[in-house]
Amino acid sequence: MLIFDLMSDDLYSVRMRASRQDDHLSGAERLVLAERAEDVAVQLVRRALHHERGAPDSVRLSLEPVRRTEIVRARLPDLRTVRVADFQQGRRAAGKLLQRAGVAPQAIAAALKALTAGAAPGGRSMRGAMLVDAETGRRLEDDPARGVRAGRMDLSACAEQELSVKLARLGLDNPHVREALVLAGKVMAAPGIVAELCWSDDPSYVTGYVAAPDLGYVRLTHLKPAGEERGGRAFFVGSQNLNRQELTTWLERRPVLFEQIGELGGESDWEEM
Ligand code: WAQ
Ligand code: MG
Repeated sequence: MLIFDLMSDDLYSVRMRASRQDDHLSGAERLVLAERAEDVAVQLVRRALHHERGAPDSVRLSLEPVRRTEIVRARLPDLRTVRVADFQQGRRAAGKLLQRAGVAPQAIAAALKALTAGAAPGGRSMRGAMLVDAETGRRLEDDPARGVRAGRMDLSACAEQELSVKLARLGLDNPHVREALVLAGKVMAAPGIVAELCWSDDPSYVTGYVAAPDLGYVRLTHLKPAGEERGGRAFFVGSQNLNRQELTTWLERRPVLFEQIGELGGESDWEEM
């Protein structure tokens, strides 16, 4: 039975999530032309099976058709890199940037504390992001182990090509950067978002970022010590007129395709800023 009449330019949301004994190991969210869905699905399964966090005992893959007419088209945030001496300085710098973006000091402190301790129950990494009230620091997500998972976002084929070429000139053309930039781009476009803070749960990947509509995507070369497995994301939200359900649905379900890239800036030293 044909329940979804796919047009040649319709898309698939392809999602992967790998875990071991309920511990989150890796995940990915793509939005690709129907003709690429199979290849991308294979890539994601491969990633799940060969991840530095170890072998999974469960890999879930989901493919869902998305109609082209539902898609929001957008431009990626500008990117720049700030060099910091170590993760302590990186976290102080992140705090300053978040404050500049309008996040209250107590909310910054609460998010840093939760990410440092492992934001999921038992001090583990969450599968998704915390939703943090940008004024009070109160956590707003329904499930503190899952959080909110932004999904259904990607680059158009042209934008992907252009981004790869330009990131390569900066020595930054890797999946961590590309995927985090796209994720942050979707999060920045969401209604009610003030800023985002992120560092990876992959033990060897120590660079993280702060993103905000007016700041763009600001990479900080150290936000955690090497070997640290606790990572995560905080989406800071304004409490004025916040419809949490609407925001969550937007982040998880609204398809966003980046057809334009932003400016890609170079490195500067935090000390000199
Ligand atoms: N939605 C919400 N939260 C997510 C998502 C998602 N789609 N994917 C991952 N997370 C959360 C989850 O808690 C993970 O444990 C955490 O983020 C880290 O995910 O410019 O690699 O995929 O050099 O390990 C940032 C810097 C890299 C990139 C981030 O994150 C750069 C990274 P990871
Ligand atoms: Mg990871």
